[in-house]
Amino acid sequence: MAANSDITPDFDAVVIGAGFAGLGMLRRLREELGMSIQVYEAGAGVGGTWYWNRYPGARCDSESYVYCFSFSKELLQDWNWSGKYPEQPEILSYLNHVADRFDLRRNIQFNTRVTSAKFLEDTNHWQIETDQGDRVTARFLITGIGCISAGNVPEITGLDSFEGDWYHTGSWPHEEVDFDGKRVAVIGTGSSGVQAIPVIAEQAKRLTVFQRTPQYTIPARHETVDRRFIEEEVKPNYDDIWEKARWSKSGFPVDASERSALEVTAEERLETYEAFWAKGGAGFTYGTFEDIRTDRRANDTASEFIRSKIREIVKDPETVERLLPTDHPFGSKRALIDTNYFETYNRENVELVDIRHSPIQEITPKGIRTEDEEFEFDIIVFATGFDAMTGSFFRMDIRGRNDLTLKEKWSEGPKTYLGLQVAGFPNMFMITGPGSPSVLSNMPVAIEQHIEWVSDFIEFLSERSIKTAEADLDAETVWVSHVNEIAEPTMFMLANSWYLGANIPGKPRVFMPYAGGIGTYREKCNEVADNGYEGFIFGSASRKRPSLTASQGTG
Ligand code: N01
Repeated sequence: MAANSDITPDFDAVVIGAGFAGLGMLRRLREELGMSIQVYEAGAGVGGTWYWNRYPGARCDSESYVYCFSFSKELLQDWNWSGKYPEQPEILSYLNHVADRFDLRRNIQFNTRVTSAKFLEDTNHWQIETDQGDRVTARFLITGIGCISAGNVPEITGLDSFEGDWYHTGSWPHEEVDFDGKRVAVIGTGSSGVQAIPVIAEQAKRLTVFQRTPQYTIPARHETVDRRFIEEEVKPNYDDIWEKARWSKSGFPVDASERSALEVTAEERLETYEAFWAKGGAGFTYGTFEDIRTDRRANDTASEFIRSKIREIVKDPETVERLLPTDHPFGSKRALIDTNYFETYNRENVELVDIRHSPIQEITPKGIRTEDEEFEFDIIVFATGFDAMTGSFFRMDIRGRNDLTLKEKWSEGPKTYLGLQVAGFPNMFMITGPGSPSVLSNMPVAIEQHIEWVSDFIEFLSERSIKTAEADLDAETVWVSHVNEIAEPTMFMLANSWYLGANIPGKPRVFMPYAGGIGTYREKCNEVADNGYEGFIFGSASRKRPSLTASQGTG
């Protein structure tokens, strides 16, 4: 069908979501390209992840001075974080401040969930519908829906019959949940569970943790922010700090270790692990030894070191046995940092139940029944994670050319070009989509890279009056295999993680994020742009073939 390009859409772009990605995209497109934008946000306020994840102990694992936008030098100088790691309420205040300071709210419609988005081939526009009855058209569709936002409450028989209260960490109530004097269950020991468990334990009468997989976690050493460090070393040097973070592997302004764990003496190795354990935080993963991420023997030394710490901290030998992670290597699941996680199991009011050996059979009106035992609870907390990376897309009916749904297109796992675009879905861009390095890096750094790149691409298209841009199928295929090849030799392939979709029954087992590092990814995206946006098809323009290969830099 010939495109009728004379019809003007309602908006230049519709952006879905008002978290870091949506807010940043809105500001950039409106302020720097002068575009008309409509943002739809399901929540009643801005914040995205940080609007919904209000569970006790929720805070970010990135240090606060780099967990923010870098686009405004004034904002960087004005904003003061109070903690070394930013707490959820403070991140939410920050994002509200950004929304107010840059007058973003006037383009955001809250309490509105996008239900469908369809590419109209006769006009080359997207038609977007919402649960509030909106139906609008836009030239570009940009998703800022997060990659870890579709909550996973496992289907356990009897949940409807439970007479107490139950919550999922990812959609926590806005009112305070009172654990005082209550018998509480927490199911799940991922990032959310590990943060919530120590805090709930301090309030509840009794806390029972249902663990399927034991975890490696490193102490965060959370504290109030070091003001001298911020005023003397961070604020005057922000340009250099961001530059370093942008080209790093992980989005942090730190030097990754280049040493091998196998080429130092046992004493040196232990000294290094002890030093990073004492320092705390994500540095243990990147700062100790380079090959713990790729070499199983090197990794064993780190894994065993953490197990030795668990044995040292936890007093009850049976609980120690249950807590020791032995079925997957350190770093194969999302690396965790914690505050008093293992110490919590020394409390009198805390019990650990191993549901791998005694699985949950059902939820009863009074509590939880496992194969071996029956428990009574007032509150059940599901810290059971998310249908990550694809789940939030599948909650909407997204249709590209020939009425193909994204769900059909991704039925064997997500397929994207650069994690930013999908063949057959013209003018649709994803911020932090599958195939991008976002979930393996400091999020705001990845998000800003996506925002800048997409915005530059849109400017390129507009300057040339190009109506549509879509990923070439060949380019997409090459990128998907590149993503797989990069992940193949890493520890990531050795655990049942949400990176692989393994936490959702029936989900295709495909490694979804790009593990080559944010700096390498940035380089690739820049190369694509410098080569006239190689790998994209422009309207009826001739195809440009991709030239990416797996051997081109692995970060
Ligand atoms: O979810 P998870 P999360 N029966 O999937 C268990 C980000 N995040 O919300 O390991 C029983 O990691 C599951 O067991 P197993 C971060 O990227 C960041 O904690 O699958 N148990 C696991 O223990 C993170 O990775 C921050 O065997 C079941 C847990 O539930 C991502 O969000 C804070 C089960 C789920 O762990 C997700 O973290 C919070 C079942 N049917 C989140 N299904 C910070 O920056 C699942 N489990 C600090």
